Amino acid sequence: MPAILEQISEALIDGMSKKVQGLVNKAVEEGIDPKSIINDSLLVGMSEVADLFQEGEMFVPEVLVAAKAMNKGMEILKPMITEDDLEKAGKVIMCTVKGDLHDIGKKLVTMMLEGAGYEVKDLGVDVTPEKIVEVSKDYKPDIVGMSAMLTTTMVSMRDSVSALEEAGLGDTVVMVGGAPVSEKFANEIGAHYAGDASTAVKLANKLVSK
Ligand code: B12
Repeated sequence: MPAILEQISEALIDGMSKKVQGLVNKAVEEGIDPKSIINDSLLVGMSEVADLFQEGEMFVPEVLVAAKAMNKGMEILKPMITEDDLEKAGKVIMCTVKGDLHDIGKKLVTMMLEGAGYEVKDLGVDVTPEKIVEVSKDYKPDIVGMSAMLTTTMVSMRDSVSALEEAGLGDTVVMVGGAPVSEKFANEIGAHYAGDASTAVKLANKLVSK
């Protein structure tokens, strides 16, 4: 593992956006695969941030600063992991469901899907079932991806699946994820589950090839 990837993780944890940007640019110049920079440094750093937050070693403002540093790194990498896509693998709507403002995981899944050749419409956070239905009618996605990080917002996933059914879009393929979500819950609401961004891509590939 190149040392620079570890340095990026450390700078991210320290919330040093400029340093993250500089190191990410340097890693790219050194020829490190942008996907590896995401998986082996940015993701590793953010997961460490999550652990530190849970252990009470880091607090909300620091987490936000770290998330911002991560986004700054991603801004550099995003065009690079999408530019080699010649043919679109499929169309995906991604969102964080109603009541939920967590978007780091959703952004990662979006980026990884784009990197794998998908055209992704990211509806942002706090997205209502009505909005999902409205955009689905228009955009006709192969997959609707929903993210939730709060136990209390998982119910919005169920509501969104119901809303799609009620709107006559019951055959929409739905993919769900986020820390409190499980395979069991996904099955219960008639959706598919993946536990992380890389698995989400594999799942999407499986779902669109059906
Ligand atoms: C960062 C963070 C925040 C940031 C969010 C910044 C942002 N822009 O996203 C801020 C500070 C704003 C925040 C706010 C809150 N948070 Co918060 N937050 C976190 C934290 C520390 C990390 C989450 C994160 O980004 N993880 C890193 C990413 C990469 O992981 P991920 O989201 O799980 O995503 C991966 C997978 O789950 C999967 N995935 C995700 N989405 C999808 C979607 C699909 C379709 C698929 C297939 C896969 C997939 O792939 C991703 C990449 O591998 C977690 C703690 C934790 N351990 O997770 C708490 C946590 C989620 N937060 C929590 C809480 C309680 C809150 C607040 C209510 C706090 C408060 N009292 O105000 C608010 C809620 C605001 C709201 N309405 O949403 C709790 C939730 C508890 C629960 N079970 O309900 C947690 C677990 C912390 C805790 N232990 O208490 N939070």
